[in-house]
Amino acid sequence: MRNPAPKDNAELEALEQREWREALDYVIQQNDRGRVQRLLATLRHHARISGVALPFSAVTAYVNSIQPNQETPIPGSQEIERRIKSLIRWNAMAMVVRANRVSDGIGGHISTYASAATLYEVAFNHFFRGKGREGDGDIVYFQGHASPGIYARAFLEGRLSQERLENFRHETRPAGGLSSYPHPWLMPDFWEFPTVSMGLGPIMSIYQARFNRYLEDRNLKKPSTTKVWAFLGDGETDEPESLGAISLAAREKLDNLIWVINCNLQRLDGPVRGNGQIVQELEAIFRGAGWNVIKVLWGSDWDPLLAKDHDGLLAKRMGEVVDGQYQKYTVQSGAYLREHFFGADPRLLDMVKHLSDDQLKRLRLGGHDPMKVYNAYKYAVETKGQPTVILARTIKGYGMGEAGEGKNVTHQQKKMNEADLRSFRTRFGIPISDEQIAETPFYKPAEDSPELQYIRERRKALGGSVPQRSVRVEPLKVPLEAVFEEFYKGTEGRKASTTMVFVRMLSKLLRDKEIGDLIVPIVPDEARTFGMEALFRAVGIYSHIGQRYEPVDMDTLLYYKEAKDGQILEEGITEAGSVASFIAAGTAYATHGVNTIPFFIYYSMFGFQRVGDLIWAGSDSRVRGFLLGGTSGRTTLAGEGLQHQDGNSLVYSLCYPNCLSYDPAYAYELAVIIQDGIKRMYQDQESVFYYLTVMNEQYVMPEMPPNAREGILKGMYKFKASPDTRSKPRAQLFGSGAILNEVVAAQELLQKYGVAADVWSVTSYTELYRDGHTCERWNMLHPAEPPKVPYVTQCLKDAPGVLVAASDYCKVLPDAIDRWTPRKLRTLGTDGFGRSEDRAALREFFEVDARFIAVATLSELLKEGQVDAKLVAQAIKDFGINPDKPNPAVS
Ligand SMILES: Cc1ncc(C[n+]2csc(CCOP(=O)(O)OP(=O)(O)O)c2C)c(N)n1
Ligand SMILES: [Mg+2]
Repeated sequence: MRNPAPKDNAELEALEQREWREALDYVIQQNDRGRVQRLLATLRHHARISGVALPFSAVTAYVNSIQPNQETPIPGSQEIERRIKSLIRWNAMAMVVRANRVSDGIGGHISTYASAATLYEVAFNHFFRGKGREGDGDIVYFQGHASPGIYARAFLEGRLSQERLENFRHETRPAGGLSSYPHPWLMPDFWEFPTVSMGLGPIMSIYQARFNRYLEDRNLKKPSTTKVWAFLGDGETDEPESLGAISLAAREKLDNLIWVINCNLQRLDGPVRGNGQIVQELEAIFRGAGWNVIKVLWGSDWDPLLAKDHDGLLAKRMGEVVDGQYQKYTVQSGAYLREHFFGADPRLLDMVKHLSDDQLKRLRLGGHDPMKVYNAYKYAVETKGQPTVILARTIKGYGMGEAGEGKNVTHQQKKMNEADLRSFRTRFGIPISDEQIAETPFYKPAEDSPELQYIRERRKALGGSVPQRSVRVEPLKVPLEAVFEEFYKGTEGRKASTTMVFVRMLSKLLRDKEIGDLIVPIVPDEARTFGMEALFRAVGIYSHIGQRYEPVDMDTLLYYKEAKDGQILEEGITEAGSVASFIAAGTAYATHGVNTIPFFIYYSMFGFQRVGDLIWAGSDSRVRGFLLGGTSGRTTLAGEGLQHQDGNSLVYSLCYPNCLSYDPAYAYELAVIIQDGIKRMYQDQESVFYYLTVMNEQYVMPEMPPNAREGILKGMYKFKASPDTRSKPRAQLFGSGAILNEVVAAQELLQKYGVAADVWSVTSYTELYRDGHTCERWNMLHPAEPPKVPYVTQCLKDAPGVLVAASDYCKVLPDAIDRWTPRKLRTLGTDGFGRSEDRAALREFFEVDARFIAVATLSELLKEGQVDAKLVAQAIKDFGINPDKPNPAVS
């Protein structure tokens, strides 16, 4: 039937709209998506070349990405799953409430899990695969603050006792507690990945997914269908680390990666985007980066309304309400929703006139609807060639009612009064009586109840419990003498830097028949800085798609070679991403049962100082491997100035309990440390990792003195005794790294002033410090037994004279051992901001060169009355030192 002639412009437009929609409907009905897409693309192009600029939009409408007619039903029993979820909700809440009753302020979070319960439970019942099936199962980064829910599920699964639940956040109790958040260090059989410092879980998950590919592409592991899941909060996406690496995931086509962002629109203080829409903002960012974005905004209750929304009025209204207002709807009545949301247009009011206020209030959001969540996960798991992010709308504190549902204070709500507990109980149908409610008991149905049978059956079918950390790797056999032997001989008169030595060692390790394949060199766009470019060609740079271009330097020996089986992880300029790779590779012994040995070398100032929290997460993860702080030392890196020159990192690294730090000066020291490190981590399977500083100053490397090995590892050994054993004024000089050479030079200078000094190489103040405290603590607790003597005290037992240490790091580093030296230690170090200068000028500026070491020694001898002031003043004059020069520590 022909339409009657239009009366005015508005009517004409309405008619056009209808005709075009009908025409499009016709094409849609042909069931060929490609045809629809091509048609629209042609129209878009046609409009553009006809001069009509189309506004750019990175977002789709504020509705679900999956349409009801694309959904498949959820297998299993929804009724039982709902009951299980309710029990978990209750126990998770009870865990926090009970812990705070016993000790007020112990903390914990109810509202995060309360909002995410459906997101987790659908995954637990249908998707997360345990390690018992083919492959290794899935890898899951749980949102840290949701941990009570994960524990509560483990309780129902029979993995955690009631006593351990009672001890949530009471980890020191004899029966063992439960850590506040996911900490593999504290619960090594349970948690795999620490996530609670927000932003770290997301970035680690991306590099984990990429590392899974790396292992498969390099044939270190069989191809698997493992998925990496990361659950994060919408507020968490404000952390730069959260979104900082998403383009890598798309570029590498990581379809083994699924993110679930719980968009409850709230963070700790209030709304994430009160005046905006976090879902739309994230959609634009992720789509722009090339991710597959699935929005799960509205529950099935909304489907009939949206089905009637032919003019898109409802979708338009949904898209114009800001998050702060949506939060308001959560805490208000159905009548309020009718008036303020639907009331914006009489046609919308008409749409819901058949629903009571109560029914309006109960319209569920997508993230609380298992059907919607199931379909989103299914679609995500089946997606090829792209990572997927699911943006699921939920309510923070769901089910907490007056106690906090949707309220701004909900994040920190740890208490529930009796009335709140009662309504929570009733809402979720927990069989706990009014008399018992005040006690808030945990509830676990009988072992043979349908709920527990179902939960066990589902996990069995999916390959066992999640999370579960287990170390299934065979220890390596690493004699490796052949690799390290040459370094014990020194450089035979040739100059070299410790970085050059390290690179040579790494090249040899890469060629080693036993462990070569397991070495994972990681570098953030600094390979040339460290002289590693020869490795590009030798072992290749990893690229999942190989090399699709002819490199400009193809005709040279050392061309830039990318390859599918390339071994180097050339991360580009991202220390955060590189550490994330380091953690993935250094925990593969547990995650994948593969002993990969990462060597991550970087500008030392951009390590602990810049990405220290990620390294801390690595410590917690029980990471193994070597961090190499390249171009380290405040005066050894010449020219680079304040931002680059590192006198800090060894001070920071001292605080990482399972990190062994060394500041080696010579090739043999480095060889001894790395060889022993590989043995401890990969043969003895110790959960430690190493931080080694390496420098670019070149000097002749001597041969290893006899019997030095033990001292190198323990932290100090006598490197060069004074030839003069009869002189009266004596001194013991300590040096490390490149400053050791200054100390050796000072030894010679001091001879001219009649002082005989012995030189010690202190490879690790950290190890000496730890050993000192360990002995002292033991002695305190065992007063009646012969006291243990710290290693540094043993070394210096018969060493005469004053003690002077010089370091290229802050003075607090050598100061750390002062307590166990037989006499007070005078320390020289590099406190203060670096300068752009050459080495000699820098060492003068920071007062750590041979002359200052000699003056400091004479000054100490003056205090002892062994030399007189005139001699010290003479030395200052001889050395041309300006006694009134500015203090480098504060200038
Ligand atoms: C790096 C870091 N900064 C701050 C915190 C403290 N903190 C814990 S949870 C939280 C709010 C979380 O909001 P969101 O990410 O939206 O998670 P939700 O609980 O809403 O799911 C904050 C600020 C933290 N854990 N880590
Ligand atoms: Mg949130």
